[in-house]
Amino acid sequence: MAVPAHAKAEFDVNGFTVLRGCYPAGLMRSLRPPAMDSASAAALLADTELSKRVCFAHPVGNADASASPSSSPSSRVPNKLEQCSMLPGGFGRLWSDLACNGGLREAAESLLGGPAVILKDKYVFKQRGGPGFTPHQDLAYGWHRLARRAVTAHIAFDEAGPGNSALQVVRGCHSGGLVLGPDGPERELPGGFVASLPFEYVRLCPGDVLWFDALVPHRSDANTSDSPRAVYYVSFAAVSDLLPRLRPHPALPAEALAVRTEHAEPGGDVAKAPTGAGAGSLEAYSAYYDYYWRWTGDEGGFAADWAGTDGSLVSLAPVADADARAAMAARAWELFRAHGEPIDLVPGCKAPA
Ligand SMILES: O=C(O)CCC(=O)C(=O)O
Repeated sequence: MAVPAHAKAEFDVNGFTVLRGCYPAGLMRSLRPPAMDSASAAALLADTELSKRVCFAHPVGNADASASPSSSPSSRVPNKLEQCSMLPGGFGRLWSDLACNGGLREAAESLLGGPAVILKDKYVFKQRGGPGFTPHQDLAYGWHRLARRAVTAHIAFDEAGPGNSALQVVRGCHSGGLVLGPDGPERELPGGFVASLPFEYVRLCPGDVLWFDALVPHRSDANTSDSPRAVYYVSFAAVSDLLPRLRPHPALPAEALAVRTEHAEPGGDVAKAPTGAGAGSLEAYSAYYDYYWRWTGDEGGFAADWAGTDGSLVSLAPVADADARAAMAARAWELFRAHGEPIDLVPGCKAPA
């Protein structure tokens, strides 16, 4: 998927760009996973392996609640599925036909200015009552343990606008690093910082792709309309800014980086079947989900000991002090290269008042 020069320029300045009509509406209709009616939701949630590993749910009728381990499966509706490579049926086709078709990675590489590998994928589908997402920078939610730079393709299945909880982003706010509250990363953006941000809705049509930098603050409302809003997200990390142990070996032939085009069976290991066109090496993707599933825990709650300011984080300096931030980020990067593992340089890093 080629990224026109004007879109790349816009991405560099704003942190995001919209590529209109990347996928024909007919293709989007054929790739759309079946709607989650209560019977299919119940079937998914009844599968102990899948419900434990891939399903986020919220209590019916409570649009503001996030994952709640205490709700019984029968009272929960999935609205976000992670790691589609291991999902059956229509969800697996998102992985095989979109994430792995090579075009997305090509676009990610032009936006990142060099080789990229897949880091994460998820399907977010909000019917009436689907919850909002609080303001955050994606990089702060575990990605920073593996990568310093990443971009995400937000592929629209539906028309999206303010009425049905379209994504809201902040323009030109992606070059200041991570903004951390007193509790560190993997927490919400600090309220004082968020209050100053001019969020704007991104209006999309089916087949449009919104590309955004992993540092762009974004959020969404609960969907209070009768118009569903479904999105497939695929995120790529820049190889040059990846933990060294996760970088593909430069001598590997291109085919070795390719991943299979057919989805794995539930519980299967996609990394063992490297055939098909490429989303790039799966090392980073596997490492990310190894972490992610431990962090989110068996019950969908977040494990405190896998979050926050532990010693394995790559942290950036506070956004307020540009010189200090640049110096510390440079030093962090130097140590990061030397040690090949994340280093916590800025413990207790605080957001600007
Ligand atoms: O699609 C949405 O409503 C927001 C999803 C999001 O920001 C996330 O999953 O990190």
